[in-house]
Amino acid sequence: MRKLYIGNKNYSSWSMRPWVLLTEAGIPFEEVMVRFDSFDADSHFKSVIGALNPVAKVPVLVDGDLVIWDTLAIAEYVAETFPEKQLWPTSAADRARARSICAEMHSGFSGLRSHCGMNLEASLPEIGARLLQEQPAVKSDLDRIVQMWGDLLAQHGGPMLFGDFSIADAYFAPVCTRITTYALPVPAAIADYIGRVQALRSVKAWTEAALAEQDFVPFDEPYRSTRI
Ligand SMILES: N[C@@H](CCC(=O)N[C@@H](CS)C(=O)NCC(=O)O)C(=O)O
Repeated sequence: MRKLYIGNKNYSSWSMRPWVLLTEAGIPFEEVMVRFDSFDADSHFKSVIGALNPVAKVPVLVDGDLVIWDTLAIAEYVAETFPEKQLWPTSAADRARARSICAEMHSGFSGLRSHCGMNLEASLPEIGARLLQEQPAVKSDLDRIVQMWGDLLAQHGGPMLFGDFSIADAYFAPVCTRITTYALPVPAAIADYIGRVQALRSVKAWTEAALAEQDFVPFDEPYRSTRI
């Protein structure tokens, strides 16, 4: 059975993407959660994940003796292994567009990523309002998300970015949860899309498990000193 190594579900946005993808597509896998004790070289996390892949980061997919790290590589491998699941959009043009926005997410959105870390159990509306005022990169990332999703939803008519669920929606699921956690203001059509993503059975299952963790990882908590 293929194994997906992930970090804490409350915090690990990169882990969430392939987990949501596999779960939503109904592809069986065994989950191995390795707690974020620390990212120091001598941490338990680094000893377990570093033994699997040279960058010592999650997610990691292990399929037999094949080890795949990095979310985009995992998504491509799963799409190639299960072509019948149509995990990328069916037209070549839409596949190229979907890959473009996933790559954009992969290498961009540093404002949202650095200031609005994923934290599913937290509710941080005041922080979100402050960040929007004080951090131009958060505002410009949010504007780009609204434009991107607005265009795709208008073009394809929803419910997901390219009509049916695809890798692109798995890729942006942690952005949906960040917009909710930080109460970032978005137009109604975007809020509706976020609601549909958060209602996906895979996203609900991930979120429920994240809330059940009841863990507190200080280095992933710039805005809270305790869980409650
Ligand atoms: N580009 C990588 C990013 C992976 C990543 O940054 N994962 C984080 C957890 S969400 C991690 O393992 N961090 C450990 C570290 O920074 O040492 C991917 O797509 O898989």
